[in-house]
Amino acid sequence: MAEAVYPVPAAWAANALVDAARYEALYHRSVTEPEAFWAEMGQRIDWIRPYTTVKQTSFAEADFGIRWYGDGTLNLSANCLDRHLAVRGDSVAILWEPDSPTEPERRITYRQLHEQVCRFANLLKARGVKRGDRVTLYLPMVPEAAVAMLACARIGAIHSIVFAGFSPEALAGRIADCDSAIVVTSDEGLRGGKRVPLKANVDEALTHCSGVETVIVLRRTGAPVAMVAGRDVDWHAGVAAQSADCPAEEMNAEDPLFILYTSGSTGKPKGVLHTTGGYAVWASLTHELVFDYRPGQVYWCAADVGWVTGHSYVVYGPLMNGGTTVMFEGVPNFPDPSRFWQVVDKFQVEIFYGAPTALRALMREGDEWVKQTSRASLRLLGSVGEPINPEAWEWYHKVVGEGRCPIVDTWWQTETGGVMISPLPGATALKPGSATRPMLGVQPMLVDNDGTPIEGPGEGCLVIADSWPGQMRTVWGDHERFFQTYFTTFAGKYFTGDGCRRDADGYYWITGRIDDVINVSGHRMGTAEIESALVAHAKVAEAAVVGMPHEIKGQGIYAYVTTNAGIEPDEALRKELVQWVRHEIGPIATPDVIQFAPGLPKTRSGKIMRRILRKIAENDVSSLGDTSTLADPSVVDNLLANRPHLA
Ligand code: 6R9
Repeated sequence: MAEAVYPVPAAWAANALVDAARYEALYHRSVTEPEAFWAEMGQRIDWIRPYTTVKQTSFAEADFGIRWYGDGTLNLSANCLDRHLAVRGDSVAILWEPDSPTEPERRITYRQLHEQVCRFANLLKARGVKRGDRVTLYLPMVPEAAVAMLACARIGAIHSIVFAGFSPEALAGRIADCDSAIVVTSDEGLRGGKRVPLKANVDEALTHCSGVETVIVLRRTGAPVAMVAGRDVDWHAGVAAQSADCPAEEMNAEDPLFILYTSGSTGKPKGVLHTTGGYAVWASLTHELVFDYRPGQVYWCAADVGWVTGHSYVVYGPLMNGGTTVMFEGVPNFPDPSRFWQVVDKFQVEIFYGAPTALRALMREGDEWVKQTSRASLRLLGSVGEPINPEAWEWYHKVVGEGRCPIVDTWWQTETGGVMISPLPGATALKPGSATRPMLGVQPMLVDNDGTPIEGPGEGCLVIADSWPGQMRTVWGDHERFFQTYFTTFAGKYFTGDGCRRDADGYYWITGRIDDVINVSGHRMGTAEIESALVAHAKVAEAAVVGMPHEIKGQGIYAYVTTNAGIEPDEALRKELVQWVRHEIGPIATPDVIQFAPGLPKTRSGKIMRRILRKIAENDVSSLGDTSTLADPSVVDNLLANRPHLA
């Protein structure tokens, strides 16, 4: 069957910021004259001291370094707030939808947001936070999460957001890794009608790490929480005493803006560090072009601020562009599976950006939940976080968008700061399942396992040949790990960790991770992290974790566990281990399958052969490949004979 192609609708081609011809011309210029191109693009930001240098980057070991707009100075909170006050101070910056539809929404104008940010920034200063200090945010999806981010940016503090679904252990590890002396949280979070004990989690986390002197507690539900005298501060009481005037610090373009921990193929999560100037240019430019965004349009990115998508496309991108950004506290299926589309109608959302996992879950509930809403306001749909399967794409296009809305399938990573491969709605014909073409300035390349470039159509490892302004600058506290992780697999190129196919039209099709990272509901999980949580259990000798296909989550977690001698594995232990992992990392790491195994397939040098474990988890056992190099081939027979029944 011929591949489906959806041409750019005529009205989009005529009215969009960028049409096909303009994309080709801009793209050409961006890669042939990067210095001049990015010097011009940098003008979209308000600089305090203009830059005179633009691109100072090298991926080569000898002179490795990444600097953009290196001698410019700016403040990102001023770019999100102050610059808009004169023209649109009274327009709505944040439209907040609470977890429960019966609770009132909040509409916060740029002027109000500016005032709240200044007061909170002054509270941070009063608690001793200085330029360069790390501030950990562990908050639900409430406007105060954006307030806290922007307040950090205002005074030059580095925020590190920890997703509120992570466990106290995971939170403690992240607080300790970046030596954060302050944590901002709330009494509880609310998701799908359930309460999440955030303050209690912080209290528990702080028994595992030292150095935190202040905990600021936002009242969200009003539930009683323990307050430690001298350490814990009530948000509202704290800000009431503060002035609404807080000058924005003059930051260098390369001063850190935020740390965000993400999973890699080895070891503990890495603190991805983004800096100020290049990130500002990248997040605002990509937000404007990918969503064809104009101020006044109501735009909704349904991601949590605990993930990079929430950083760049709920908060920084839209606010730099003077937008109205919807923040949603809840979940797609509460109180029922029409919630997303009800909120679209309520706020007259024009642009909706969500994750395939949510779409697949909603698709399964049937079209009626969608059709009972109008959605007439929708003009554009977006997808992010994992490959979108063509069935889900078609459903999103036909049922949600009624065939009228282009879909921008945006491929990018925590490390890239913003969108790297994506259609532009006025420029790019769409193919369901393809992220299509590179963003301005992005030079994707496919290489084979030896690093030989693949020209024309083909499939290989996706690398990026040269730097772009929103690129991460280092791993917090471990610059060597940054270089080793991303620039040594294929010397001189940024290694994405993704596999990819390029078709005859030059369209990119991401095929998924090729390292030991799995993508569960759009959330990145390192298999090594789950393994180390499992082996930390007293009854576990060894564990190996791989991904398995999962209808809703994209990938599920399949764990092979060898128990200690004398421990008889049973159903009770299986349940205990599932709870243990949830406790060690958080509910997103819940194993879908645990298979007890007396031994794991290993090479004679002791390396676990994950290829075999993956095949078994994928139920693709007819092609296990060469098992002759195994130290003990009978291990595989045992694994095959004892596969748990998959529901
Ligand atoms: C933004 C974000 C990054 C990984 C990435 C890839 C997968 C993200 C995708 C996609 C196919 C897309 N991914 N978007 N795969 N098509 N449109 O998700 O960042 O959490 O760091 O995950 O997610 O595998 O390498 P992050």
